[in-house]
Amino acid sequence: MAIKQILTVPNPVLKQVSRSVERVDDKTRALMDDMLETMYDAPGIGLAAIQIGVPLRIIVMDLTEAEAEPEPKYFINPEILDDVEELRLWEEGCLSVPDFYEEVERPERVKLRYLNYDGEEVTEWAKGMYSTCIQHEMDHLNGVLFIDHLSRLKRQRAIKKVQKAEREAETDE
Ligand code: GNR
Ligand code: NI
Repeated sequence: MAIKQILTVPNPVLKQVSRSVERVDDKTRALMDDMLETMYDAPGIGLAAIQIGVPLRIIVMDLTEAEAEPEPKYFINPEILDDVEELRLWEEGCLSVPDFYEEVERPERVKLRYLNYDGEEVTEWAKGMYSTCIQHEMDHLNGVLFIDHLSRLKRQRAIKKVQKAEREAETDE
């Protein structure tokens, strides 16, 4: 397993549309293991493959509390089959937009279909934080970031904040 570097805005790779996984094999699982280790190290509650520069439709997630037993979840080629009109407003963050947080409204429940770590098909409803997080991650697969749901002013402010922090980190070295 290995910790990979997480790409940050405005890296154009984050705008790529990821392609479907054709076969869930040991190579796919090795990538998911690296993604999970990278996510726990960050730390974050979800990670899409494109955030480490791999344009495949793969997501890892763990919504458990820091102290609790880890419960990693893996999503390959996820699809949203259905949703509800009821919306949930939640303050989101993103490892690709570090130290910037803003509220985003998304459907409170979504019906998912995906392949798990073993390549088995799963269909289930996600609600609450699970729903918010999987929609945030599935946006990444389509080259969309949570800041793309905000006004242009807020989005540009977020990108500038990340660039400034990275510039300052560089001169500190
Ligand atoms: O760690 C993360 N926290 C988070 C909080 C609210 C809504 C979504 C997220 S996902 C984010 C990790 C990340 O950037 N995944 O793409
Ligand atoms: Ni993100």
